[in-house]
Amino acid sequence: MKDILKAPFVEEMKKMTANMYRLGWDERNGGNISWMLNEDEVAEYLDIHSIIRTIPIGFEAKALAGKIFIVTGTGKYFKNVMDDPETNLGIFKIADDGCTAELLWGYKDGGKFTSELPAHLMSHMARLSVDLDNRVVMHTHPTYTLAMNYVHELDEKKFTHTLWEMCTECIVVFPDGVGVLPWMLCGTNSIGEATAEKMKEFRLVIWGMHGIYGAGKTLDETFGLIETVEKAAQIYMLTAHLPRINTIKDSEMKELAEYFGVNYRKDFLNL
Ligand code: 2HA
Ligand code: ZN
Repeated sequence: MKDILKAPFVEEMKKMTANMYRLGWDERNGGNISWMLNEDEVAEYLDIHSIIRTIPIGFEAKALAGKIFIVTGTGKYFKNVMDDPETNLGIFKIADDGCTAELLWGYKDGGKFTSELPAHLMSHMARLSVDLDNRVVMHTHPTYTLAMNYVHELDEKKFTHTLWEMCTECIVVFPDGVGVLPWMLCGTNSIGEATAEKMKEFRLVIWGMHGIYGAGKTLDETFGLIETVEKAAQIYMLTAHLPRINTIKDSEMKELAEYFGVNYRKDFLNL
C-alpha cells in the first residue's frame, strides 16, 4: 500500500486549500471542497473495504452509492489542512443505502464532513446528470464577489452581464453564466436542493451575501471558474463608484463567444 499522505489527491487538496486561504477567501472555517475520486486510484493507498466508522449523511444520495469522495471537515480551517490533512480532511464511500458515509481515512479527531455536504452531494448529482465528467464541487467566500452582492442586483442575467463586461475572458470562461440564489440559511437540505437545481444550468452559483459554489472536472478548473468571477467582481468594485467611460459592448461579447466557439447564454446579452 502506498503512503496516503503522498497521494496526488491529498497533495492537491493541501495546495488548493492553502492557496484559497492565502487569497483571503476562506477565513476561519469558511469554505469547503468535495472531490469524487477514482476508486482504483484510492485503492492504491487505502483498503477501500476497511471502514473506520459510519456517519449518517442526513438525506438520500442514492445516485452516488459506491462513490468515493475526499471532503474538507466541518469546523475545520483551510489554513490548517497543509500541516494536518488527516484531521482536516476525510475520505469516505457512500454506502449502498445512499444515506451513510463509510469513513476510510481522515477526520482523525472524531470529526466529520462539512456541514454543507447536502449542497455538495446534491450539486454533484445535478452536475453529473448534465456532465458525466464532473468531479469537483467547491464553496468559498471570495471577497470582491461577496462585496458585489451588497451593491449589485441579485439577478442572474444582470449579475452575469456585469461580470462579463468586466474582463474580456469572462464570457469565454463561463459562457453558461452565473446562477444566483437569494440569502438562505446555510448548512440545510433546502439550500442544497436550491443549489442543485441551479447546478443543472450553471457551473457557478452565488449564494446571496454568503459566497459562491463552483463545479468542474478538476480542482484547477473549478478554482479557475471562481477565480475569474472574483477578478471580474474586483474590477467592478474598483470602478462601480466612478463614471463609466468605456465598456465591452454586447456585440463584442457575442464576437468573442463566437470566435472561441463557446455555447453562451444568448438571453443574457441585450442584442
Ligand atoms: O463551512 O462556509 O457555508 C463553512 C461555510 C459554511
Ligand atoms: Zn460558506
